[in-house]
Amino acid sequence: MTVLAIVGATGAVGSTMIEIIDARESVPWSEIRLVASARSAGKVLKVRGEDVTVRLLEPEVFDGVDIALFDVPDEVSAEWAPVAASRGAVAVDNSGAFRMDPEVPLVVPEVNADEAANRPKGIIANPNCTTLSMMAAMGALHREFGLTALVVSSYQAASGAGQGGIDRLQAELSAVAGKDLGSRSGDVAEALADLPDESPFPAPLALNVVPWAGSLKDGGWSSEELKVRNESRKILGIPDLKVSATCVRVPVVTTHSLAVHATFSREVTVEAAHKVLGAQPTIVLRDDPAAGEWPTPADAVGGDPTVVGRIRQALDFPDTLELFVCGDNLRKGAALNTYEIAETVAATL
Ligand code: 2RA
Repeated sequence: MTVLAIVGATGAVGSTMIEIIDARESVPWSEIRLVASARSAGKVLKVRGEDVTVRLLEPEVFDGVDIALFDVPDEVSAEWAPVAASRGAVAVDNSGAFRMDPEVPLVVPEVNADEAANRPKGIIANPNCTTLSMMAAMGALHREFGLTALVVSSYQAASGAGQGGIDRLQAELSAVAGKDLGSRSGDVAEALADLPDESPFPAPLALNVVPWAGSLKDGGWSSEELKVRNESRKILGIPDLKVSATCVRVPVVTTHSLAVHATFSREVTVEAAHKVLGAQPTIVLRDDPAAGEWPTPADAVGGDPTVVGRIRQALDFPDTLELFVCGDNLRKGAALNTYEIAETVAATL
């Protein structure tokens, strides 16, 4: 009898979580409890064909729960994940509240599943979706060739900013559709003048790219760029890994892409990288430029695997590969990895 709770069940990631659970052939749960704030409590959602009434987030809702998944903002997780843990549940948290806490493991099951057992606070953290999108590939290559440095540029989808990000991109796309825009400075912004001033993005996203995600940190870095650095080091277990990231928002609804420049301690050929990546069950290789085969977010979206391609040996950098990676930020980047952590823990209970 293993009871699962999903906190934030009605949000963008929570809804994807329910889709993932519905698609599983079997699940180890005797009960799936849906939990949300007062705004959504009382709603009825279908889970594996059964109506489930969403319960209010309150301490008693965790009684009898074995594993509680949190898909809520940082401040909600910071308050409530410890409550769930204090009531006996293992909290698996998809927010940024605990990721860099030394007493909280940061887990990607393909890379460091063993870490899930070492959880002194009863909390396990799920990485940020941008970091996660490359971790299956980087973990596999690191095991074989010893990763020493990563230089990363991200191409992040609007849904990384939640349902509000999707809604905003769609409204902007409607506002610019069919218009002759993009050849005069400011013309896209003018076309959006009738939309609400408030946007999750600091500049127009339709017909544009925005070199910003997250909040401003020291030295001009964005919080998102620092997450890529700090979380990659923690997940891969390489405290001194050299990492430099530039995070960019692009007008894609869902699926983050990353251009990765990865340096290893041993020589690595494209053929060797193909062999290693091709053997990973959660990676799909699409790497045949002559046939027009490469990863794109439009192909990767809605799927579980990380799609990897454009693998090249860097011409002027020995022991370095260039590659392009696409991962659905709501699935492997959030709900799927969180759920896979829950499955990993459930197997040990
Ligand atoms: C973003 N990675 O894409 C963030 C969300 N966690 O905005």
